[in-house]
Amino acid sequence: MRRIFIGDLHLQDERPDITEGFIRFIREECLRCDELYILGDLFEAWIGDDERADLSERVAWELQRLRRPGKFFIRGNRDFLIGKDFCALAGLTLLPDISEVRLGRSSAVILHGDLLCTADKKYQKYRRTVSNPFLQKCFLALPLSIRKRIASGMRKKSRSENSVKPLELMEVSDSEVLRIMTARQCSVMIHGHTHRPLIRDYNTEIFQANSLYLPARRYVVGAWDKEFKYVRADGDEVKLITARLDGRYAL
Ligand SMILES: [Mn+2]
Repeated sequence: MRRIFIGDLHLQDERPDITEGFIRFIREECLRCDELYILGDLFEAWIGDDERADLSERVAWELQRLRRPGKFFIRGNRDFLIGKDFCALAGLTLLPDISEVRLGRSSAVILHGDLLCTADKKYQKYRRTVSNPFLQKCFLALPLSIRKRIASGMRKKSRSENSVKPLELMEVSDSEVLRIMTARQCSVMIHGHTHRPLIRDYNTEIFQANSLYLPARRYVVGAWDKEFKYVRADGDEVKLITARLDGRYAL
């Protein structure tokens, strides 16, 4: 069983090269896998499934016609408003923010990754507010033009805040990582969000549901640019792979 994990594509009209690269990736790399997991921030921005944009319709169509692999989606902090309608259109199964997947002998907990940046109290508070289902419903009930204005105002604010934010605030908290892995009985964690791909080994063994103690290991997928990194798992053999938008894969 081959599974592919990607995230942080940040698809947008300004980067048609990434959209084309993603479509090539779907048509080539994903044809050879059984399950595709998109770990959030597939789109740079999302203000509701009812916004019929050429970009999202094309992506949905390309994903939809990909018959073979099962396709799963976890929302990111950019596209947390993606809902049932878009997922149905794209043939994606929408997963909870923190989910689990069996990889052979080991179990992996998968998430976008913003939940792990616990040092950034202000962001976590903002996240709790915007994930409130009632507030989301109110926002989605606004006319599209007003939603667009609000979203672009928020993006500007976040850009100026992130440029002055100390780096440690955007770091993943290792204690939160191990807390979640222990609670979920998963020795593997796969996420994105930080745009800093890596493999991190911990000096801790995690007790798994299958009664095996396995060393904790965390994989971070990279953001998409001319080059990007994604995770490929064949059974419990997990690798961080470097790929290029033009399809010429590096080793
Ligand atoms: Mn993100």
